[in-house]
Amino acid sequence: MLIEQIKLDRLQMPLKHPFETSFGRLMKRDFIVVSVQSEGFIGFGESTAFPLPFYNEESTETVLYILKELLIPQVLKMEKLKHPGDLDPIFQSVKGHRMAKAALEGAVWDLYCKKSGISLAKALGGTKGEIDVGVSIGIEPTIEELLDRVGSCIDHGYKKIKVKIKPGFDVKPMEAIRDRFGMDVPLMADANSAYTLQDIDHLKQLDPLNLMMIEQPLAYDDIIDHATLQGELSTPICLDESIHSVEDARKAVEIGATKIINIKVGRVGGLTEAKKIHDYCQSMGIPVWCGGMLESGIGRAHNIAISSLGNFTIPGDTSPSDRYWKQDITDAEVQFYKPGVLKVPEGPGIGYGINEQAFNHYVVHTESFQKMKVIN
Ligand code: OSB
Ligand code: MG
Repeated sequence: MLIEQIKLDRLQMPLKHPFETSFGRLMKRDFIVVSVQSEGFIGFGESTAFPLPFYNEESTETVLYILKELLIPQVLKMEKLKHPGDLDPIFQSVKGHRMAKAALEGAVWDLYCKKSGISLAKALGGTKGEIDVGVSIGIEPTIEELLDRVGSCIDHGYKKIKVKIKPGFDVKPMEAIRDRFGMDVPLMADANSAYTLQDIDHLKQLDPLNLMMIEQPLAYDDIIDHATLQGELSTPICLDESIHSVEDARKAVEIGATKIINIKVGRVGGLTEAKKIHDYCQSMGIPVWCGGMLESGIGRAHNIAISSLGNFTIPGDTSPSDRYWKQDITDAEVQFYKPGVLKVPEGPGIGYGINEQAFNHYVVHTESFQKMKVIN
């Protein structure tokens, strides 16, 4: 396939409900959609970076910069691109900036699948026709409000309840959830790197609560201290921020820093790397699940496709669109087909089209890049 045009749209979508984590409060999503065009087909990818580098080092602006200055010019120069894996040499030349790479790679995967007439899930080696999903609940102003949210999510049938914690809002709210809803609710906590090894005794108070796991308790760039912490905790540790590649996954698993891995396609640089991490974890008996970054329908569709692989045995964070958006930008919104269950689309590519009207409503900036035509 010869990529003729690449378009970058910056969108701003207000969240229905502010989302608070240990690193800050988000009121809207400000992100980039990459569209790649070839012979009448268009593939779509979404950047998961936030406007400011509070989750990891990337931001909406760094994604734009890396795409415009480095990745897009090189892709438009390529003579042939048979498979998304052919992007690898270009990606290897740029260190880091995995969310920028993932947004472009995702669009190329969608295009490749649409041209081949196969679903993205099939192309990645997915085997499941439906996936179980959970929900991620942000930090609420009071424990009572948190309990209301947890109750409503249990009623909606979510298969896993994840709650954000931070110092000062951790043991008490988790205990309150257990007291109110019992020990059988599949419950976990996500700290987004808010603690240090000095907090070992404090975090040990979570052990009696029988949580499925605690996600990223320590620094966003740490692996080693997590192994020390896991030696002291009975609650399994799940790494999110610390894992950028299959090599990181290998190191973390080998030293006992993680028993479960949260795979986010953006954080690891795309679907190809996400699949490698999945395959490695499968071979090591480490279960994985698909994390979320408050994506629009485009990113959600990519998440559903990767979640169809066999070792995604724990429900992921891909909730239906209407939990986040008044109106999503895909033509069909992501919806439960049974409580807590999404169907994996069988149509070509990501299996969701674009709702142009909604899309255009949220766009704040657009830029297009064309293949240079050589005229003699
Ligand atoms: O750590 O998983 C995280 C949202 C923003 C930043 C980081 C995280 C999250 C979530 C939300 O947990 C998951 C979702 O998209 O619903
Ligand atoms: Mg997380």
